[in-house]
Formats: sequence, structure tokens, C-alpha cells
Amino acid sequence: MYATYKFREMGYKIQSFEAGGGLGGVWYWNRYPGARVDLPSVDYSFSFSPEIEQEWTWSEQFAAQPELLEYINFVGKRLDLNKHFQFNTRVTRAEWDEARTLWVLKTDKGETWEAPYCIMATGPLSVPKDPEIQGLDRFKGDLYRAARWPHQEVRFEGKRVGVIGTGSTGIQIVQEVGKTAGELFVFQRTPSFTMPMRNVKLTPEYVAEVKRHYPGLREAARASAVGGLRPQSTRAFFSVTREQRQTLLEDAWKNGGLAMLGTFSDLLYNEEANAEVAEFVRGKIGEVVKDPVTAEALKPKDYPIFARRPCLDSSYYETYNQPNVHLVDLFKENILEITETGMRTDKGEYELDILILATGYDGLTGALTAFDVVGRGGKTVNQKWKEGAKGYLGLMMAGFPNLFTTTGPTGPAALANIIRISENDVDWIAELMVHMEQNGLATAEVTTEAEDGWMDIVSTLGKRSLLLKAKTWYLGANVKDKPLGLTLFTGGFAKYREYCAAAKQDGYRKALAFQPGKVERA
Ligand code: NA7
Repeated sequence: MYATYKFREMGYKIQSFEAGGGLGGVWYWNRYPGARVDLPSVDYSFSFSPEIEQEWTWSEQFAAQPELLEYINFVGKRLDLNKHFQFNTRVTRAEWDEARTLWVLKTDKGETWEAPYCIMATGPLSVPKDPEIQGLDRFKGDLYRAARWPHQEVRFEGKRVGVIGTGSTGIQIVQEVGKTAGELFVFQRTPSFTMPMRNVKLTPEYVAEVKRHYPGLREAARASAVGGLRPQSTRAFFSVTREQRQTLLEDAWKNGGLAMLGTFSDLLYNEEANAEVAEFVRGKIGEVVKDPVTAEALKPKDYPIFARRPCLDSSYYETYNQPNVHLVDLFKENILEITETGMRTDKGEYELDILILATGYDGLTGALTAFDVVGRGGKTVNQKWKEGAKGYLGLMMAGFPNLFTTTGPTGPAALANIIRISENDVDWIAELMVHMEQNGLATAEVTTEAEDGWMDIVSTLGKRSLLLKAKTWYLGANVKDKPLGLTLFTGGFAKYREYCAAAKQDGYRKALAFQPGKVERA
């Protein structure tokens, strides 16, 4: 949306494509009960328009999906963006025409479009992944995918409901659907750590204060490691006494949100510190969940806390104290197949009226490997990424001139506020386009040396991080045969922006190769 707006304002002729029936991306598709953002709404919003910041009023600290989608549509309408989008349209092929220095795009509507620049704003989590369980297509009950949730209301009263998956999505669904379902069966493979969200309605005074200080708050967010307003301490975990640590952890638990991660500086680097925090959270699970077997099964034990995306909940663990909610521990029983009437494991059969898949995404790279994106010499992104994603600043790839990826897999993507990254990335691309125009340049491409140099930085930083110690979509571990590895930039958003700024300094000459020529704006 921001790219569409920005390039239009710069005078470019622009055509945007969207597979969904409207604006919103993740928030268009993920209409499942309980869907909610896990960053403060005031932070999870565009900063490029001071007018919109003042005109829009958030109602909750962590907005639910309907409000997020309403906001997105408000922005779309306010800036008259919809007219630039072709909705319900999937791009099926994008190919670089070297002779004419143009990207040639084919769509599933049978159309061909040509443009000197192509921006892939395809997002890190836009390709949902079904579980590899036999018989999925055989189920005669109602099958719902969290990331393709129907537009009409789904009711659960009196129904036997199964949920597969206990990541952020599954957790949000379980605590909501558990309220009304006749019986709810949660099929859990890896338990997640989840912390209290402690969501609140925002008071008019709070909102007014935020609106008064938006410029400063945005600047603070941009200067932070997470691209947001979350407090970040420089205090190392073992620099304070055990009692002080406990007090700080208790405070973070009471404050809610992702406060705990920012309470100490080294939780993603110091294994011992991490283990103590994980034990603290496991203790909390034990305090809430009454049945000891269920409590034990819900406690994550095999990976460092925060190495999987930490979840926020409002009543997840409490839900398991309800008589209608049952945890099926897939470490103790194996799913054999989905049948016409439900789920069969090696311990028995679960009859289900409704089955919900909350089984995640082909994250980070999935959107660009799902169709042919063909660069110089006929080489596809799929071929380029055979051994893992490669790129420069998450923004460009060697072999793919004038193609840009916003929130790409070699930038901070999932590790910082995605709105701040998107805005940063679009601004960076826009400045490069201006540079090209002013200097009579038709194409820009990152050099192999610059790309390799960036991937070295990414890898060196990544090796220090505990993110490598959990099997997650961050690493591609959830998709069969996907190359395993951390390609995300773990150095923090502020540092990322420094690298983005440094790339520009010498007229981009250290990192990019250009071809002379002229690009028409309209
Ligand atoms: P996640 O976090 O990838 O979670 C997917 C869940 O689905 C996870 O618990 C998986 O268990 C589970 N899963 C996947 N396949 C199976 C099968 N075959 N059987 C049982 N369980 C399975 O996706 P989410 O949508 O929850 O969250 C994605 C991001 O959205 C999140 O990080 C936030 O940034 C927002 P596994 O871990 O593989 O054992």
C-alpha cells in the first residue's frame, strides 16, 4: 500500500496486483476467531502520513483483526489506493527482458503487464501450509484454514472441534473457540511459550497523548532494535541478583506484552539466562493449569524461549481448565490419518464436526518460490535460493535487476515491526529510483560481491543467536525439503537502517552495478 502511494506521488505510473479480494494481506485472509496483532496498535500503523495518524483512533492496545482491516481500508480509501490495485489477481510469472530492460508479468487473468521496475511486496507470511497428514481431503466435516478463513461467521456451539497447530495462530484460536465449542481437541506437536497480552481499551487521554507525540514516538521506534516502542534494557541477565531477576520477571509478566524479552539485553544470546527465564514461564504454566499431565505437556522444554516467535494470549492456559477442552499431546500419540469423520491417532479416534488448520506458513521465501520469478540468463529465484535465501539488505538480489523485495528474507523481516521495515524499504527503493533518474541510469543490480558480503554479515550475527536452536519457520524447518538456515538479519532494526543508509553513501557504487538509460515515469 505504501509503495503504491509513494510511487504514485512521485509521478510514476503504477499497477498493483493482489490475490485477495481487497486490501489487507495477512489481515484480509486471517479472519479466524481471536485473530489479533501482537504489537501495540499505535506502533503497528503507518507513519508516513501525519494526517492519517491524527485521523485514525485505535480502540485497543492490541487491535483485533476486524479493526486492523478497518484501518487498512480507511488508509486505502483516504489515499484513494484501491483504483491502482487489481484484486483477485495472482501474478503467475515475472520475467526480466534483458534486451528491453523490462519486467514482464503474467497474471492468472491471462494478462501481460510490462514495467521497468517490479516491487515484490509479497510478505513473509503469505503462503499458508497444510500439514502433511494423510486423508486431509477425505474429511466430510467442515475444514477451515486459519489463513483462508471464510467471510461468513462460523459457529462452534455444540460442535466437536479439532485444532491442529499451537503457534501464535493456534493459541489465539483455541482460547476463543474454547469459549463456545461443545468439545475442543487441540492437537499439539510442539508447545509454544505464551505470555499474557494484558490487552486494554485505550482511553481518550492515552490516544491524545500518543497523537501529540507521534513524530517522536516514530523516531524512537525507528532508532530501536525491534522497530517499535517496546522498552529495551541494556541490563545483562546475570548482572543483577537472583532476587532482582525474579522481581523483574514478575513485573514483566504482570505488565504483559513482549516486555519480558526487553527486560534483559542477552536473552537471545546467553543460554543460561534464557534457560532461567524459560523455567520461570514454565512455572507460570504450572500455576495456571490444574491438571498436572496437561500442564506438563504444555510446558516447552526442547528449545530456548524466544527462539520461536513468542506468543501473547489472554486466557490460553486457563482454557485447558475447562471441561470441554482437551489437549492431545502428539509427543505421546501419533496422528495416523484424517478420516471422513475426524482424526485417527495410534491411541484412538477423535470424532470431529469441524477441523481447523493452524499449521503455519512457508515463511519468508514461500511467496517468491511459489511461482516463476525469472531473472537474468533465465535463472529463477527458486534456483538462486536452492541452498537458502540470498540477497542484499532483504531488498535486492544479484541476477535480478530492478526487482525489489520489501521485508525480504535477508532483512530483519520477522524480527522487527513489519510496518517500520516496509516503510524503510519503500523509501530506500524510492531514493534509488530518484538517483537513477538523476544520473541517467536504467537498471540497478546488486553485485555478487555485495550480496555475498551482506550474507556474511547476516550469517556471522545469526551464529551468535539462540534462534538457531529451535525448529521454526524462521529457519525453514517447518517445510519439507526446504534448505535449513537463518537468513534473517538479527542485528536489529536500527542497525539495519544504518546498513541501508551506508549503501547509499557513495552513490551506491560499492554495492550496485548500473546500466545507463532512461526510465519513463509515466
Ligand atoms: P507457526 O508458528 O509456524 O505454528 C504452526 C503450528 O502448526 C506449530 O505448532 C506446528 O508444530 C504445527 N504443525 C504443523 N504441521 C503439523 C502437523 N502435521 N501435525 C501437528 N502440528 C503441526 O504458525 P502460526 O500461524 O501459528 O504463526 C505464524 C506467525 O504469525 C507467528 O510466528 C507470528 O509472527 C504471527 P511444530 O512446531 O512444527 O511441531
